[in-house]
Amino acid sequence: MKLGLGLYRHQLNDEHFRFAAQAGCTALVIHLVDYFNQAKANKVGDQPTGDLHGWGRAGDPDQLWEQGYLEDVVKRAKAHGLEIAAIENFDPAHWGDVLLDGPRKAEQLENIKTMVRRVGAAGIPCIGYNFSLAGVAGRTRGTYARGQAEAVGMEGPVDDPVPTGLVWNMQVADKLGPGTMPPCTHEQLWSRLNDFLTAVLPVAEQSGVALAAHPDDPPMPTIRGTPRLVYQPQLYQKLIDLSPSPANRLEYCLGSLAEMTEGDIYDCTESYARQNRIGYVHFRNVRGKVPHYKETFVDDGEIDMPRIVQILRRNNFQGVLIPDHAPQMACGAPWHAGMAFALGYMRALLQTVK
Ligand SMILES: [Mn+2]
Repeated sequence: MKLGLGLYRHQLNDEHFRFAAQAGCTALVIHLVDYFNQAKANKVGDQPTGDLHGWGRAGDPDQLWEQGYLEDVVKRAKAHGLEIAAIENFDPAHWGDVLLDGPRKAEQLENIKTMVRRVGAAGIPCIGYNFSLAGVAGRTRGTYARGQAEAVGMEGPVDDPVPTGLVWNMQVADKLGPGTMPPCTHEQLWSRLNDFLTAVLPVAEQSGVALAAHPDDPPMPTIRGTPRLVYQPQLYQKLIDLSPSPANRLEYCLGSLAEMTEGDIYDCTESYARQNRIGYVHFRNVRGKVPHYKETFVDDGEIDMPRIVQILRRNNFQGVLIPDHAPQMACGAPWHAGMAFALGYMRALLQTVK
C-alpha cells in the first residue's frame, strides 16, 4: 500500500509536492477541476462546500485536458519522488450532458474518451469520478471536530431544487435559473451511468486507465430533489456488476460509506477488496450517519482505521490511501496541519499494522 495526498488544482506546484514528500507520500491524487473559480461562498484553503449556488464556475467545455499539461505535471511530481496515482473528477463542463442526458452527450462522451487516452499516454493509471447530478451538496461547516476544529458535516436533508445552469454543484451556464433541473428517476440515472461505462470503459481498458467511482457524498437517496446512485454499500456491487472490465473500479471513500445507514464497513471493505475492485482509498473518518453526521480527525471517528488497513493488507491491496478531507487545525496553515496530522497517523498504520 502506498501513502498519497490529494491536491487541488491550485496546489499543483513544487511547494505542495515538497509538502507531500516531506510527509512520507510517494503518490498524489490530483484535481484538475477548479472548484474555486469565481466562487462567492467557497474559500480556497479547504475542501469546497459552497451554498445553494454551488461551488465555482465550471471550466471551458472545449478546452480538454492537454497531453502536454498532463505530462508536465507527471514530470514535475516525479522530480519529488511522487507518482500521479489518479486524477480525481471530471469537469461538469466536459460531461454535464452525460450526467443530464443532454443534447451534447455524444460529443462529450467522445471528448471524455480523448482525455482518457491522454491520461493513459501520460502514464496516469486511474481517473476517479462521481456520477452525480447534484454533486457534493447539502453539507454544512462548523467547529464539529475535536478541540473545536472546523470540519464539514450534515445537519438534515437538503431538498431545495437545483436551478438550471448548475450541474454537479458547479455553474455551467452564465446564469442560474429561473427553471430547475429536469426530473430524473433512480432507474434513469443508472441507465445514464451504464451508457457512460459502456462508451468509456473499453477505451479506458485499452489505455491502461481505471475508472474509479466515488460513492455519493452525502449518501442520501436524494439530494436537492435529484436521485443518487451509490447511497448504500451494496449499491457498489450493483455498479461493479454493470461491467466485468478490470477498469471498472471504485474510488473507495470510507467516510461516505460509513455515513450510510446500512451495511457494515468492515464486511463491505472485505468484499470489495477481495473482488480486487478498489482503485484507491479515501482514508477519512466520521461520526454519525446521514442526514446527521460530522467529519472527524482520522483517529477520532467511528471507523476502526487499523482494522481497515488490516483488511486491505490481508486482501493484498496495492493501491494508494489518501486522507480525502481533514478538519482544519488552529494555526497559520490549517489545511496543511490537518493533512500532516492525518498523513502521520496513516504512515504509522502502514508501518505497524500487519
Ligand atoms: Mn471521499
